Amino acid sequence: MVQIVEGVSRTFNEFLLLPNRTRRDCAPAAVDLRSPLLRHVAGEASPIELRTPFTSAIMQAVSSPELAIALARNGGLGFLHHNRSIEDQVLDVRAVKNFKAGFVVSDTNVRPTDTLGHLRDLMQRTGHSTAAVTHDGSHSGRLLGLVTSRDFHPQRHDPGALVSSRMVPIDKIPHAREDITLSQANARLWDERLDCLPVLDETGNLQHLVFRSDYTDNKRFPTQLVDDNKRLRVGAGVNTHDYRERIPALVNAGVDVLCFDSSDGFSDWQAEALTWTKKHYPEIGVGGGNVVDSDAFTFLAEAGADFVKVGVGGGSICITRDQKGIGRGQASAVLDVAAARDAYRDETGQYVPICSDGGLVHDYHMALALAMGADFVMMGRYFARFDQAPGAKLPTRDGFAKEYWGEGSNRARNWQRYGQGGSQLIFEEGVDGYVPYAGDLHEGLAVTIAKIKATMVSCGATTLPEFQSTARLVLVSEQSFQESHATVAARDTPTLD
Ligand code: RVP
Repeated sequence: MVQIVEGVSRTFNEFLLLPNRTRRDCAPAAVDLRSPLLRHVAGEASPIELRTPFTSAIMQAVSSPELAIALARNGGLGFLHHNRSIEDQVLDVRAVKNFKAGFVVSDTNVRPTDTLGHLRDLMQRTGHSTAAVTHDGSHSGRLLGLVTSRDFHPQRHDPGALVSSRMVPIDKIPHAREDITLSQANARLWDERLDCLPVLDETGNLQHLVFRSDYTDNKRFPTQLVDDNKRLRVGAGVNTHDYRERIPALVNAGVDVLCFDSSDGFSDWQAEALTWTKKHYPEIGVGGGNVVDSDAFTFLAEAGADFVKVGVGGGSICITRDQKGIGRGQASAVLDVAAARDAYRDETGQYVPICSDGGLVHDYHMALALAMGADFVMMGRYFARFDQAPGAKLPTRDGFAKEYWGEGSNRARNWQRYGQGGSQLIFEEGVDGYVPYAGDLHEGLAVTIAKIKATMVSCGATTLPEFQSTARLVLVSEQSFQESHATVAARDTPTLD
């Protein structure tokens, strides 16, 4: 006889937080968003603590190295996706681990034999006006020269002419060796009145560019998430098919955290893969998921998961519920799994953090997820809107949009995540679409963080554990949900949600 689980499947939109008393010392500046990322002894510190409780979705359209760098600089963690070759994922891990503030990996690169028309198109795409000319057109080839907006104007110069006709050759460009520090590079930029200083290895291959404008950048990020060697931290998604080969390569490249990525993680395959990983790499944190109830949480925690991801079918691009009829409202799932996490802690003395993954549309949904017990959140749609996400930025009737597609869509065809039997995707579980463009991640996330801190202040909490233990939630009726929105027509301002 089928079992009907008690309780309605509820979403974040159905809840509001009641304000608690705000003490005098409870102000946004006092709010600390630190949160544990990995399993630890209850009452002790987690081996890795997020400085802000945000992680990026394990998706092609979301977690590029650029996005992972920007997120780690803001205290969160990017998870590089695994729906590609091991070598490509390893390169992305290296790109994040090798990031040095102020030292930029050149993204506008050409060969001397490319045309100026090609260079013009590339500059338009990247939005940058300094191009490196390397022997093979790559970001790490032998540097032959530079072309900047001072050397070349699309209207003035023949688009059919070669890059070599306008480039300033390397023997006329001041450059530096790899061991230069940022303050030494900055001194040279000012003393020699340079805009850009290329940094080369001993064989003349390009490593980085240092721009005058980037020097003060580092000071902007007091909550960077870094390892013991001050390198940014990065996570990587893995799957239950090729983990025996993929994980050693990722660990060798310096990855900080792994996460088994599956639309339904309540499976023997995932338990086996977690156990294997903990046996061979006990020092590396590894998460599991996704799950929506307490049994599945306990199953993965017992298999060795260092954190568990919650959410099936709630993602903005997800059609799993339509296609397979499985899933659970994200609020109910988080509440249930949080209770299981606390029960597991009381029983074993081990705290296994949980992550609310998917379905966070408004900033206040993040506050609700945290109040309901999530230690941190994972987001796709939210991050896909920013400049740093890999999707193309396209003009629309109302402004700009960014491409965003699900891992279960025909575009991604991530059969490793959507195990439908065999090594192919038989039916789609995700859509391929657009999200409103939201500009720079640093600016957008700063606003989100300000809102979450303001919510916590209204609820009288300055830390996430305090927020979780004192928050009071109410269910909203349809009428009161409508009352939540302005009933006066707003002036014409862009909406980003
Ligand atoms: P959202 O933030 O609502 O865009 O959801 C992102 C999450 O959706 C991912 O972290 C993943 O769990 C899930 N996802 C990714 N692809 C798909 C799909 O194609 N159905 N779903």
